[in-house]
Amino acid sequence: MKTKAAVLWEYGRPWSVEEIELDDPGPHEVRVKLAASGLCHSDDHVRTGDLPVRLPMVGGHEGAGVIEEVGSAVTSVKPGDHVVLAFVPACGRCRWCATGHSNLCDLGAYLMHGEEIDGGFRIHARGQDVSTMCILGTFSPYAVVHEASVVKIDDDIPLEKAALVGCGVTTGYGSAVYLGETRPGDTVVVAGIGGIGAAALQGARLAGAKIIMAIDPVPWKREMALKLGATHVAESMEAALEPLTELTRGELADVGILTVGVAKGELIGPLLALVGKNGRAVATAVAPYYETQVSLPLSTFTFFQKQLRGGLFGGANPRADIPRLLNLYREGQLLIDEMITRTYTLEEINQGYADMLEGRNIRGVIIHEH
Ligand code: CXF
Ligand code: ZN
Repeated sequence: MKTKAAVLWEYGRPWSVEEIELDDPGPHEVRVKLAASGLCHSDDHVRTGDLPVRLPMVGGHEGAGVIEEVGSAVTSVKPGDHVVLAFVPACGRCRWCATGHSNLCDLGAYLMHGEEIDGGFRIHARGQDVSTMCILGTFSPYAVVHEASVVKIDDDIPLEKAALVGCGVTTGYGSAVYLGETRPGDTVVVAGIGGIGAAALQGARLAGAKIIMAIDPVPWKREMALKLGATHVAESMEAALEPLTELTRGELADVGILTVGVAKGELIGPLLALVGKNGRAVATAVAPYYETQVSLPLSTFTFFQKQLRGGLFGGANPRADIPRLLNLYREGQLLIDEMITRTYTLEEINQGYADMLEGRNIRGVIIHEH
């Protein structure tokens, strides 16, 4: 079929919204009519060249929609099913899926590979084969994806809200709950209040943290953080140290989560400085691919038995956690509506990313027109 998509042809250039040819689903694939796509910073990491991928590429990895057509071998979903597209597929069979670590599914090797899981390309434009971000490509009203990438959800959940659970909400929540291992009464610090940070604050709140400090230089984001679960705010990691010391009688944070737009090695030292004895520092934010140097005050790291953890998709299991989080949303415990600052048409995508980079959005969302 012919449809349209936001395509990246060259690093550093804006997204180009143009006509594409979308193939029918292969045996293990499905076509999804997408309702919405979140504007996650990771697509901008690709646009700037921080994350090298095969270009041209249709962006977008945070979407939800309705299954329109399924391939001949698909058994897990059917036309009419409502689904969230998970940015990491879950095969259900590999060692990681089988041991409750589906976020590390071996099919994740395809995230930055270029070709589809079953080989080849489903999108063509200007006579060329086109890759898809995270083997999804949600910056289009339609996507053909592998059945391992879709998670069925209940029909009553608004799809434009559910979209955020395909990356940001789950990643942030899991960073606090699974990777940070937040427990009732803990102190949690979240550095950077975008989509991931806003969800990390809520994960900390839902896990029963007592002190939740949100750090962001943008004043209205600090205000928003207080509505989502933060109990205290600070402008920077440096400015957070004194109030955090006082609030915790010098114990500092049990959990520190880095959720800034662009991670840098030099941010790890300041993050660890906010984490106390036996504390966990979680590096969730995406860094430029070739970033290798990290500042790490080694003596206190050792003497205070701190831990530094990386994290993909919040350490979550998409097939279990996406429905779980949407249940919390339905009950009013997980606030997703409040995370969506503004909606855009697909044609407005570059404005959406400019708003994100200027600190005007927690999450921008494209609402697809059909
Ligand atoms: C990223 C993680 C690194 C690969 C691209 C997607 N995750 C979510 O935004
Ligand atoms: Zn993302």
